[in-house]
Amino acid sequence: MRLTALGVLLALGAMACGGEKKADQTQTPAAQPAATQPAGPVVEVKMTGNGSTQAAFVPATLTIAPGTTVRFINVSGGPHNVAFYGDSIPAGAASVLNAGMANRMDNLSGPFLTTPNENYDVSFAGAPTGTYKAFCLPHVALGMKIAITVK
Ligand SMILES: [Cu+2]
Repeated sequence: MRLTALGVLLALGAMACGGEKKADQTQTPAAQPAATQPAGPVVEVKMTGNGSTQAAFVPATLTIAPGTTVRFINVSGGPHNVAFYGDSIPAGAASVLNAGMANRMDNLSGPFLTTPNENYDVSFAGAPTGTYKAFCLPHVALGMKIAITVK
């Protein structure tokens, strides 16, 4: 008796799960990290590309004020990410930059953005002045690179 009841519950559960999955795909925008509004200025960089357009950061070079947050937006052609070259950032910048990058995959390397309009903030709060060079891991071979100057 008990086993039978359990079997029914499991069957119902399986059906319910099947239904929920479909609902998730249609209505849930990818899990967004809790949005905390940066304290300083925010500058947006688009991540673009698809079959006919070359993968790129737009703009590919920019100058920001100290304390700026750079918001990378996955516009098209993802997945994209932003990964800084450890040898092409100012001396002493790595630890500050790592602290300003949530959910890193690796040293100086942000997570893959897979959903359109998903974005990722890199905080340059406390980062030394100078030029920070970075690339997109999936598209580095296609020349998807960026240079950010803190000045
Ligand atoms: Cu990319």
